[in-house]
Amino acid sequence: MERSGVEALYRLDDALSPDERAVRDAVARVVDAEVLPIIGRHFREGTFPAQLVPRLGELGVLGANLTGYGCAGVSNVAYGLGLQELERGDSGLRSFASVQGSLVMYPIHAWGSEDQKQRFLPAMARGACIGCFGLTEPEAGSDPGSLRTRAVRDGQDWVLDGSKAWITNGTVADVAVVWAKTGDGPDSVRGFLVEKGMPGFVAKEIPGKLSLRASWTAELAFTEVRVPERNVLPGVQGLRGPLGCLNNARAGIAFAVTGAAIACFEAARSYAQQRRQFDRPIASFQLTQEKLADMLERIVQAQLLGHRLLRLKDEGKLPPVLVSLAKRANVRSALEVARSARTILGANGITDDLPPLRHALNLESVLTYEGTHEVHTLVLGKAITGIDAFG
Ligand code: TGC
Ligand code: FAD
Repeated sequence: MERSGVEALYRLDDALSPDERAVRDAVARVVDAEVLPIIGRHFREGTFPAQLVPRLGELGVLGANLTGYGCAGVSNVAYGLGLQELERGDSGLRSFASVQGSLVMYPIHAWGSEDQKQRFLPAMARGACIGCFGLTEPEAGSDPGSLRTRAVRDGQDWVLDGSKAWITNGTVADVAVVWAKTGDGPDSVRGFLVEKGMPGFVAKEIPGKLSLRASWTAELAFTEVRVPERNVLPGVQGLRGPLGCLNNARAGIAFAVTGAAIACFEAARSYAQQRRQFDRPIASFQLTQEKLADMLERIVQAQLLGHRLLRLKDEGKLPPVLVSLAKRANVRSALEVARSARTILGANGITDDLPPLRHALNLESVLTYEGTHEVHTLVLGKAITGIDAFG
């Protein structure tokens, strides 16, 4: 069964438009030719394959589900398929695209001024301008309402003080969407477009990651950074700003993680067919076959869920609780597939020559970011019981 065979099982291709299939296939070709041969080395060396950024722009995957301003304007399903292919390469690559498109371009597109849209969106769609999203802080992770970064009005400017932690693309970003309080409570949160080189803005790479090694992850510090009014997002205030961006990004991630699971399944299946022990291919052992059957089952379930999720998004009928359900379910499934695939590879599975452990390590971050597994459990718990466990 070839990879296309996995996807053909439930005839999901029949549910895609020719344009959607074309997006997936175009990204898949680039991942096969330009990502898979080099990604193990980047992971080992802890570097992001920066040469791929303009390539992603050429492919049209950056902010692909947005319309106008140089964006491709494809369906959410097509966007998800592109992200899935990137994640088949590495979650770091998909993270780059999620942050750029769903967390930076999306808020500018949804709530930015015309001037902000013109200045940032076309360049970001081309990959000529890189963005990052600063919500998390050293003392505010799952509870962003407790963030401490402050913005105080001073004439025509705002003066920003505070810090952010774990910010994807932070060290290379030309523009950071920084969420800061302009008053006492979470209702006063606003989005500030902090540009590279603004005095008082420093980004530093976080060392020692064992996960998402092929990704930039930074802490950001703001010391009396003067941000002009023209760089404040005019159209949104309160936590619904950053949480709305997350809703958008989480939907893409819920769909995309299946790409990592497919890569792991394929590696395990092919290895099991070739590797011989006790004079037989290990694929002939029933325990191995059970693992492969469980993996395939999880992949198919995740694909069906992801597909329905993004179709509902295309129809404008997607409440956040369904995004939480899918992000929680599909990340957990992908992680289980990656861990199980790793066992089939035996000792060879602990190297970076084969992808499952790299994906499993990456997926530990995906389990935590964009709302931890536990946060999404409690979002669901609230919807089910009517009781808010966050207090
Ligand atoms: P709560 O009182 O429930 O809501 C405050 C306001 O926000 C609105 N809202 C949402 N809007 C859109 N989508 C959602 N999912 C939303 N959830 C809430 C809500 O309607 C309300 O609006 P309004 O206008 O009525 O005021 O907020 P809460 O403080 O009780 O928090 C709830 C909770 C815990 C679920 C939320 O804070 C949360 O999701 N926490 C997790 C934080 C998180 O996910 N951080 C991620 C940082 S970014 C990142 O990880 C990027 S990773 C890089 C990559 O993607 O590759
Ligand atoms: P905490 O919130 O301190 O949680 C620690 C543990 O406590 C978790 O298991 C959590 O589920 C649990 N917990 C917390 N509250 C509750 C509760 N009420 N009930 C039950 N359990 C609870 N953030 C950004 O803003 N921008 C980015 O670009 C970005 N990129 C990231 C990239 C990577 C590689 C990683 C690892 C993180 C990134 N993040 C980013 C941060 C990410 O969103 C946070 O790590 C995440 O929201 C969790 O916050 P925390 O790490 O502070 O954990």
